[in-house]
Amino acid sequence: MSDLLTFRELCVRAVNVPMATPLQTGGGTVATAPLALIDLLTGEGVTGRSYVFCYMGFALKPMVELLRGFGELLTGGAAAPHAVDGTLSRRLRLLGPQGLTGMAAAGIDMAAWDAQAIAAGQPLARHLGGTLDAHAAYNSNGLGLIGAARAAEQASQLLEHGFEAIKVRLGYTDWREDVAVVEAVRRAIPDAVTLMADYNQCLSVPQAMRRIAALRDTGLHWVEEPTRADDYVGHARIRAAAELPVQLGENCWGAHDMARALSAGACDFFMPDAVKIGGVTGWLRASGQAYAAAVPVSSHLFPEYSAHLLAVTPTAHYLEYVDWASPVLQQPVQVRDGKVAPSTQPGAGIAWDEDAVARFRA
Ligand code: SMN
Ligand code: MG
Repeated sequence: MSDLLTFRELCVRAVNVPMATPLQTGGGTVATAPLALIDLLTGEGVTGRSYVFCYMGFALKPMVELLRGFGELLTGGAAAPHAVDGTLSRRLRLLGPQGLTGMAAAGIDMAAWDAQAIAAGQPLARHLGGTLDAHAAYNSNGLGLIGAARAAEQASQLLEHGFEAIKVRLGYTDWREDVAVVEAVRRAIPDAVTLMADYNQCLSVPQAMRRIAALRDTGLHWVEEPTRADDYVGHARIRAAAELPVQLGENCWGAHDMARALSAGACDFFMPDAVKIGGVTGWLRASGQAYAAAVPVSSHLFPEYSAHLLAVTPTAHYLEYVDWASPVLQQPVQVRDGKVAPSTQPGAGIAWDEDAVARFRA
C-alpha cells in the first residue's frame, strides 16, 4: 500500500435517529440525533468514516451540502489529514471556519484520520501512539430538566453497566429547584458516584455566582457552561467566586478558542467536542495545550472517536458516554464497569449498519 492516500470522493448521507431518552437542557430539547454520515473514499480503496452530530434536524440538509461541497474541493488531492486541514483552512478564510462549516471540516478530518489508521492496520488510538486502555466514563444519556422526582429515578437507572459518574442538567426557573434536583439525585445514588452538572449557558454571570454558591455543599464534581460559552472573562469571574470547579469547552471552535479560554482563566477543566474543536487534528492541538496548562480534559459526545483521542491526552479525565449514534453502528461503543475502551478494529471502528441507516434516512 502506498503511504499516500488520495481523496477520491466524499459520500454523505443524513439520518435522524430517535433517542431513547429525549434530553431537555438549558439550551433546548434534543429528542433525536440528526447525524450526517461521512464515507471518505480513497483512490487506494480504503474508506474512512465519521459522523457529525447536527443538534437540530433542520441543520442536516445544509450540513450535507457543505460536506459535499468540501468533498468536491478536496477530490483528487492528498487524503492526509494535515493536507486536508491546510486546504480547508485556506478555503474557509472568506466563509469563516466556525459553526456548520467548522463542523463539516472536522467531520472530514476525522474520516481522513480513520482512513490513515485503517491503511496502517491499527486502531486509531494505537496509530496516534496510545494504548487501548479503557477510560472512566460518565453516563450522559438522560437527566435533562425533568424535575427532582424523575431525575432521582433516572439517576439510579443511569448507573447500569457499572457507571460511577453521571451528569444532571440544571437551569430551572427557580434556583431552589436546581438545588432540590441535585440533592434528590445525590440521595438516590451511592456516595461513591461522581455527579456533575451542566447549565448549557443559560445564566448571567451574577446569576451563576449566586446559583453556584447555593450548590456549594452538594459536592458537584464540576459545573459546566454556567454562562455564555464564549464569555471567557465572565467564566473566569464565576470561577474566582465559585467553590466548585468550572468546566467548559464543548463550544470552543478550534485550538484558538481554547487558547483564549485558558489564557482568561475561564475554567478548571476543559471538555473539547471532537467536532467543534476541529476533529482529530484539532483535538491533538487542544490536548497539547491542556497538557502544558495542566488542565484535565474530558470529552464531549462522539464516544466512538473520543475513546481513541483520550488515549493520547496526557491529562485525560472523563469520557462523556452517549449512545445516540449506536443504532446506526455495526459495533456500538461498549461500556464495561463504567469504562469505555477504544475499538480494537483498524481505524476508529466505525462501520454503518446499513439496514438501520436505510430506516432512519432523512
Ligand atoms: C449536551 C450536548 C449535546 C446535546 C444535548 C446536551 C450537553 C452535554 O451540553 O454536555 O452533554
Ligand atoms: Mg454540556
